[in-house]
Amino acid sequence: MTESRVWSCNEWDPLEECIVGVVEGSTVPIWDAALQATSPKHAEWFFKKYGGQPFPQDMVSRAARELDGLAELLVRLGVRVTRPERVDFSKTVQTPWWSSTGLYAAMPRDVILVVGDTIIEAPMAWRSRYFEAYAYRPLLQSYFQNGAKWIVAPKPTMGENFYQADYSPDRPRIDGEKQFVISEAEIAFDAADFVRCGRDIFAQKSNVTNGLGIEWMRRHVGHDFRVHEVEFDDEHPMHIDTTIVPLGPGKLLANPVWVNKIPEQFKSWEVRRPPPPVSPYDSALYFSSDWLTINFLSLDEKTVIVEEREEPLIEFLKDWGFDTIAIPFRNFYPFGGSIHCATADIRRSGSLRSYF
Ligand code: DAV
Repeated sequence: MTESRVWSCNEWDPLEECIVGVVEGSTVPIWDAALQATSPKHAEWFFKKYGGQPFPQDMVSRAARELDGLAELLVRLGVRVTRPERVDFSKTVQTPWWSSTGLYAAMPRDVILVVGDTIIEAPMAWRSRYFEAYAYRPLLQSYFQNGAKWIVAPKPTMGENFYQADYSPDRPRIDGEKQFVISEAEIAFDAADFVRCGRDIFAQKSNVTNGLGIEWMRRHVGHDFRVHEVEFDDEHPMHIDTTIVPLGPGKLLANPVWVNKIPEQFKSWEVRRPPPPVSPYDSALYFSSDWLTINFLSLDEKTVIVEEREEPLIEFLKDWGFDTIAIPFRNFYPFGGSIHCATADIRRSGSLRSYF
């Protein structure tokens, strides 16, 4: 065994190694209640037309070029890049409770969370994502063989009881309380509902992450970490990385629409609100809001990689003292994420610290 390369405690220490997703093999998920809970209303036609089939080839080719461009850029910048397997996700899988086609290995951030020296493989909450982590298994296997710690959270069966039969996206709150399409019957979370700030990890309940999932994380990361559950005003939440984006010690970017109350832990941090996303988009957003604009990647606490047409955001970040590297990434947006989603930290330098 050699020394483990896995080490990352926050979103901004100097990036040394990361996974960059792949889009080849991506399959449009079959329309169901879980998908309806978070997809924009205007996107329903897309899932109804293509559900269960590969994404249209021209979408895949355009996005693949941008992803490969990101991977090449990172390598030029001295970051070690690994990629998952290209899996054919159009194959149908069958469990004792249901059958489904798959999705993709485009968003490692959703599946893989590195906390300190440990890789945590998320259980996921969509049937189409049940076997997604397997695209990363050869990588995780080799990180393990090189000394990494690796744990897999218990997967929900995703049977009928797991979803709330009476959930409606038109009624996201009842008596002021947020409603979600998944129940608390079994543990579930996506890795992207967690954001790391050293010893403090922030998590939100969402349509893919439940209270049991957050509690599982709390117990497994142990006493070196504090897992804080936070709630925002996104009525259809899925993934926290277009809501709060910590940029460095004491610097938080907060979504101007969904973050009306800053979590108390950040009271001593400088909080700024980004300008609205550039619109209209020339690529359709099937899985997400247009706040993908702030789903960017920090190379270190001074430098961020952003989408090139987000000019107001670039100006805003420069104003705040950041160096920006702008790359084309719009053609990846229709798959539901931007540069942060398309990557997962494996190694950042720096030590485990408390910033609060
Ligand atoms: O803004 O719709 C997308 C997050 C992707 N991981 C949104 C959430």
